[in-house]
Amino acid sequence: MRRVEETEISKTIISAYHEQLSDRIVSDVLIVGAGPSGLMAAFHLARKGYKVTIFEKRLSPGGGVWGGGMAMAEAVVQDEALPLLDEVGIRHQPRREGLHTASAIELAAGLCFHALQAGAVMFNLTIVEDVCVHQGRVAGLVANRSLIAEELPIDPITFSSKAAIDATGHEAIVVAALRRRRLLPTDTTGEQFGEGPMDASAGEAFVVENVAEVFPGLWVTGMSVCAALGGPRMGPIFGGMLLSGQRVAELIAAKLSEAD
Ligand code: 48F
Repeated sequence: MRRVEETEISKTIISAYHEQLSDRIVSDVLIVGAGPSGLMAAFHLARKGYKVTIFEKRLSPGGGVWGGGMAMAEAVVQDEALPLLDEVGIRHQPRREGLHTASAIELAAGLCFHALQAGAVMFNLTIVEDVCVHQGRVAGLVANRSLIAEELPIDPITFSSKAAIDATGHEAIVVAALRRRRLLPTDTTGEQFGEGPMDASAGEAFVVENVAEVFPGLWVTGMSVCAALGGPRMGPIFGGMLLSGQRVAELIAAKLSEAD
């Protein structure tokens, strides 16, 4: 192999990263959270040709998938979600009464791979901490480097889009940012709505049926739906998350194509 200068390697990293960062200051759709729902939404929207940018606060995307249930890396999915697994080539095996398993590791890696191959761009170690609201609608997101945001008083930067998706799971952080500003309602006691106790079956249905634009320009998918609207917590089962991601992608695509 020919000799390479360390400085050239550094310059290559810096220019490739910043080219992409600069290109993604404006996107069609911004997705916060690279769990199963956010990644499935990214895959479907990017495949339709939308410019999709994902922010993930951790080093590793995949959210709650990697650990299956209690760190047993098997992802349980229902019959209804099998076509979504087939679409991205993730193998699965029938187990019992309409339940199937896929390797949680294959699922997490496969969802990431296909979302990016479809054209989505992901910035990991990037934490979304706030929203931009212009003329009554979410016009963008405010983000920082994860470790900086936690440790140092350094300002974030902003990204804009036509639609944003809160796919941050239990935290529903974008919804929470709007609630802090009283831009979204809390319940009658002034408390924020939050997830109810676990009811796997009801929770799975809830996250698919209640995918919605909760504030102009802001959509919720996955566990964020329960956190935003007060649905039940679900168990370690992933079909609902995948279907919820597909559904938000369909609804956003319909809305954006109406607007064009
Ligand atoms: O939690 P997560 O996997 O959300 P999901 O797509 O799926 C939920 C299931 O994994 C599981 C379950 C099974 O049924 O209930 O919990 O709804 O993924 C959320 C992702 O968002 C990231 C977080 O690190 C995780 O990867 N995230 C959270 N807050 C932020 C964030 C933030 N402020 N900025 C960027 N990423």
